[in-house]
Amino acid sequence: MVEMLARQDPEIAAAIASDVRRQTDELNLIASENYASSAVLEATGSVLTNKYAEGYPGRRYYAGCENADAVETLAIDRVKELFAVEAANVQPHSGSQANMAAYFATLTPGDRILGMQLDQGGHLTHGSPVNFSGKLYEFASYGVLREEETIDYDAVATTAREFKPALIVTGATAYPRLIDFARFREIADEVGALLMVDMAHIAGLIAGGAHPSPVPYADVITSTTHKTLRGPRGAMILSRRPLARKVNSAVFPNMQGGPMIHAIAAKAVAFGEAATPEFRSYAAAVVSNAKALAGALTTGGLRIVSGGTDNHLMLVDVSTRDLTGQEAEDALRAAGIVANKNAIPFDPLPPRVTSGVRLGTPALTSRGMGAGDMDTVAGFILEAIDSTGNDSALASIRGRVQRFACDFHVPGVD
Ligand code: DSN
Repeated sequence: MVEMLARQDPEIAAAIASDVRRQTDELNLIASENYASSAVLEATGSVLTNKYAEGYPGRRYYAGCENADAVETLAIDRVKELFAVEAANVQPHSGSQANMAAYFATLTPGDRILGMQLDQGGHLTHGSPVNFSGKLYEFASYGVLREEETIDYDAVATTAREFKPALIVTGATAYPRLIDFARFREIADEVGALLMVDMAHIAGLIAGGAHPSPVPYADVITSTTHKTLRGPRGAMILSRRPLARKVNSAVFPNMQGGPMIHAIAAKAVAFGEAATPEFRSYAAAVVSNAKALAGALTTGGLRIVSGGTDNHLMLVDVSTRDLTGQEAEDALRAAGIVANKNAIPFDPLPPRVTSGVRLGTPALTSRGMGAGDMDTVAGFILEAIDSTGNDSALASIRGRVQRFACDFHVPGVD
């Protein structure tokens, strides 16, 4: 297959080969990325990409959908069992589309939503004015406590009482602590709101028993499938049975056309993998690695937002080293460590600069690294941050990073 691509389109083949080397040589600490297994990649690259299958299993608008039906039914059944939910839609192409469909299923444009502030850990689709969510719905937001840097649940309750949202959204892209879903349910019940949980970042931890599940509390749950869950790029919506018809029609025909059956096949494979004892160990290791990395960075003198982590990620405040998030991201990259700048709570700097870096352990853990290796990774990070602006020092770290990284196999790469 790869040989065929190299012959027919050497430019694209070269870019793919170059990314295989990049993914192998560098340490990936982007908290939302991971490595899919060979089986997931094989399903993603299968002939199922050729098939149109608008509709749902047994109710398609095209002939020849018997295999698409089998694949989508398996994906739905597996994800329902994995998360112990009543209903699932596995067709959303992305997390943003899953969130859009969840809003369409539960609200009318103009309705009120209470979501987490983007610069305190939320997501664009949780009400940013530059996103469809902030344009179609009226949003109020909640954030974290200034001292503790953990969700201010009392403020969530007060704002909910005043604002009277139809829906409360929780879930985050840059929040390192456990989320108290029971408390959110209590607040939603008090004000008569529905509760939506966007569990994209932590879905794999929940599947593997390393984070409490939102399922007993949420009316609707959205998630991507490619982060801690280690599936293909894509998304899904889980719900209680009474909401299932609305969710299905919000996805198709309201928002999407033909589902990507090849991606749904790969989602089914990933759901199968996530149900194994090996995946439970993986999820536990992601969290223990994050704790080990945060501990080693703290020992090295860096300030970790909220003092540590309970999940797969941490936010490092690099302002204490007189650096911006952008400068730290650039120094890390020059040293062969991939991470992203990220706002920290109450960040005085704009989103393209920031005072922080977000670090996550899902990808390194997929390569088989353990808590002991996190000391080595922390050493590289500390050295790179302290070498900002010193190109030769960063190049020397890069060489050592590459030699270290190459000892760990990248899943999906021969
Ligand atoms: N882009 C994702 C992240 O990095 O967290 C969120 O959608």
